[in-house]
This record gives sequence, C-alpha cells and structure tokens, in this order.
Amino acid sequence: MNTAFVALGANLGDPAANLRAAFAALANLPESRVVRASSLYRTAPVGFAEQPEFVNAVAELATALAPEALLDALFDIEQRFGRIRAERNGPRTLDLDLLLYNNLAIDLPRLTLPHPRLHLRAFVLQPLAEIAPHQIIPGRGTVAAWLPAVANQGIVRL
Ligand code: PH2
Ligand code: MG
Ligand code: MG
Repeated sequence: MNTAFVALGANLGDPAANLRAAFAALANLPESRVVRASSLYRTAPVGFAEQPEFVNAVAELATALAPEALLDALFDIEQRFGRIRAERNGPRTLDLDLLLYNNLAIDLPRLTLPHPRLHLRAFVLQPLAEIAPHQIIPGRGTVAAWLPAVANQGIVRL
C-alpha cells in the first residue's frame, strides 16, 4: 500500500455537508481506505477574494492506486459532486487535490507532487498538521516546520 494525502475544499452549496460526503466517497475508492481524516476548517478564500468562505480538510489514504489512477478517481468524485470548472480559483462544490504520494517528487503535465503550493496555504497545512505533523514534504522539510509561515491566514476549526 502507498500513503497519499488529499486536500478537500468547498465553498458552494452546503460546504461542510459536501466535505462529509466527500470523505465517504474517498472511503469507497477501489483498493483504498481512509486512514485519518482531519477536522473541518472554515477558511478565508485565498487568491480570488470575492467569493464565499471555504470549508477545508485533509484525508490520509492508504491506496494501491498509482498516482495518476488516483488523480482520475479524484476527478470522478468531483464530477459526481457537480463540479463545474468555470473560473480558475473560483467557487466550487468540491475540490480534491492530491498533495503528497509517498515521498514522490514528480512533475507531469497533469500532476505535480508534492503539490507546489501546499506549504504556503494554511487551509492545507493546518488540517495536514492535525493528522500528520511530522510528515515530510519532499524537498521542504516537515509539515509542522511550515506552520509559522502561514500563521497570518484566516482559519478556524469547526
Ligand atoms: N482553493 C483554491 C483557491 N483558494 N481558498 C481557500 N480558503 N480554500 C481553498 O480550498 C481554496 C482557496 C483553489 O483550489
Ligand atoms: Mg485546489
Ligand atoms: Mg483542484
């Protein structure tokens, strides 16, 4: 089995309900199980600020799916939740981002690992630190070591 971390985010519909349902969908992925699930967090939008607040969380998976097969499966779940890709960084019913896969560092057209902005975003780092503070971000050190860098970003545990 491989270890993968997935970021969950939503800011349309009922975001907290979407995330709870998304955890259930992750638990139903083939050849995979959810090892740990973070709390849900209410977070200020990063990037395009004129949109509703997000709810974010992180899941740790044990999976036999290869990275790109897992990515396809995450896109499938997003589609089932009615995700429409309108504007980049705009509102969404569900966003699932693959953050880490074992200690892999790769740069493919569809997939960069580790996720290139994960260490700069409280909405990812804080839930990740809740379930895996000592996890290494390949090339960057531990998750916990990056927390002070995002301490000024608005995030509240629900
Ligand atoms: N996702 C983005 C852009 N901005 N801001 C918050 N708070 N949470 C997100 O999940 C998020 C964001 C692009 O995927
Ligand atoms: Mg995203
Ligand atoms: Mg995404």
